[in-house]
Amino acid sequence: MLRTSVLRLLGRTGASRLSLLEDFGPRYYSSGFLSVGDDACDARAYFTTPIFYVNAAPHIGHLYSALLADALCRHRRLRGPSTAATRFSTGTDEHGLKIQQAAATAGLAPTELCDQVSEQFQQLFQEAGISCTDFIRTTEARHRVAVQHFWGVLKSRGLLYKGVYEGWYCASDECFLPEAKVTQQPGPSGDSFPVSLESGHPVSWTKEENYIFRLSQFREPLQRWLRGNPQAITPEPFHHVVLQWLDEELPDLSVSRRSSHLHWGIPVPGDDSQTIYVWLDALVNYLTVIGYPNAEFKSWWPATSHIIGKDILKFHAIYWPAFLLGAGMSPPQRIYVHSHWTVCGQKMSKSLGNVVDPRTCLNRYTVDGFRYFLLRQGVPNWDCDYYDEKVVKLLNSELADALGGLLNRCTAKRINPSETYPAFCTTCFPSEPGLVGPSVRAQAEDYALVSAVATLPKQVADHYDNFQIYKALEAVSSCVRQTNGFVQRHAPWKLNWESPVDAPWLGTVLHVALECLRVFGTLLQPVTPSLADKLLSRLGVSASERSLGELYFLPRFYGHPCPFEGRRLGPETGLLFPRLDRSRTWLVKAHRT
Ligand code: ME8
Repeated sequence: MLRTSVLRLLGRTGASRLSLLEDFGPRYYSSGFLSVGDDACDARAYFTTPIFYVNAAPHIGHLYSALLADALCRHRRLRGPSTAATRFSTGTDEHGLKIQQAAATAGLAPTELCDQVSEQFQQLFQEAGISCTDFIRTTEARHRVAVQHFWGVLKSRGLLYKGVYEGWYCASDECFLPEAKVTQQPGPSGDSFPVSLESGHPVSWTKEENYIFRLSQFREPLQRWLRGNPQAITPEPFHHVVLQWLDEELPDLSVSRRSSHLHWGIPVPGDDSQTIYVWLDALVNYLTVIGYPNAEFKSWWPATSHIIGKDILKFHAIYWPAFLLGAGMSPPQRIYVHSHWTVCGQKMSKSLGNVVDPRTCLNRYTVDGFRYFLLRQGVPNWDCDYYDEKVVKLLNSELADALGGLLNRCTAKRINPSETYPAFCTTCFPSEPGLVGPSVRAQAEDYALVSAVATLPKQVADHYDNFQIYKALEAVSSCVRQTNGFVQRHAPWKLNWESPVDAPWLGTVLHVALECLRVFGTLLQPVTPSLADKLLSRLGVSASERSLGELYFLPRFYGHPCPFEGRRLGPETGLLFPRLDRSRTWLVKAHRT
């Protein structure tokens, strides 16, 4: 009924009608509410970040990966009825030549370096509100058990053999490289040295007898897996790249190193002269966390979503699924890939001295502010450039002015003296658009706002499913702007509570704006948990009313009772988000040409 009347009201062209119908999806109007709490979310979900090398302190790129995983996991918890159904792991990757060499350079025992840097990652993630359920270190005893068991399974299935490996090895990237991926780089004194074409890191020639994994056998099974699961790797361009890699020859892979060369790692079971390749060691962390080799791991595998940077795609999308298939297990359900943060257009690196310290940023911009910035500006498909002015501008405009200003406008004592959620008047804002009458005050734009906010939770959920959290935040931000426009249009500060003509409409304007804010607060929880808590507490929304399943937007508009109507607002706790001072000395300034 409403769908036809909306069309009648707007009397638009065919094209506009179509998009309007899409906006007003039938599911929404059949129930009057849009709920994105769904049954599929009863199923278990296991999110992981990469485990990070401990050769250097964490930077904003590491934090970004953890935030993406955190937001995905928090969103899933909001959706599903049970928080027990999610698991979220992160951790540190502590073995291998890279760490062995970094410890030697620092004059530390490898365990000392690992303890120090792993602690820095744990502290950072705690400060940043990363809600992980597990933090794994590959030097833990439980991990050695899992890796050696996994090795034994591959061995028993005939997938490991001894052979001579001869070729280039890059210790920084911990990977083997074919001749075509190596180039000569001129050194400072005119000589040249070999480096990886992809990373620019130095490589060295190795010739050793190692254990080799029959990777070449898995080319077709991997192609079948990817072709049958077009969403396995998201965003799509990365899925495509992996299929292209698989068009080429897939050579067998050396999965151990001589212990005399690499002692800092897990020994090959039954052959102490060899140490297990650090990538095989590291990838198995995803199983260790869920209890492998005990049968309990089966309740979490393969309901797994790996969040990774594009630099480690090959390891996660080719080696790891091949190892898993070899061990008789399924590949992970989803691999979400993101691009990199650069700083003023340059790759972040210790040698360039442009590494951005995430803890300084969290202090400077607040935890919620910096979380919002990274997730709002980070676009998985492309590299994103960091500079401080960008953070200040975004946070001031979207969190301090738009969202904070909106909350202030609807809750300030001078406009809302009773400090309550006012009543919604169905005569002023009938659910049937286009009605005319002396008390009807709502205009076409107001119906457009209701439609936009009503469909927002579903839109946001779709963006999360597509790993486009930045788009989810863009959609919320656009609705915040629309709501500010609504308040501006009806200027409640010009209406009078004492007037029997104004009062019902004044209450309705505030009621609608508060309902919009309740939706925004609920949807922002995965990204800015404390700010969302502050907002929802100010609106008087209790902890049990904050899940997506409970999010019934503007129920009075659809003829249902509203539990918030007449409820006292929560206590005033100051500005939602304080404006940042532009005159501060910034960490990193944009290059101006
Ligand atoms: O590769 N921008 O560890 P790692 C965004 N231990 N994200 C970035 C980034 C940047 N500039 N730099 C790094 C390893 N990252 C292995 C992983 S997993 C079984 C083993 C993030 O310390 C991104 O997620 O080099 C990238 O994939 C990861 O850190 C690499 O971290």
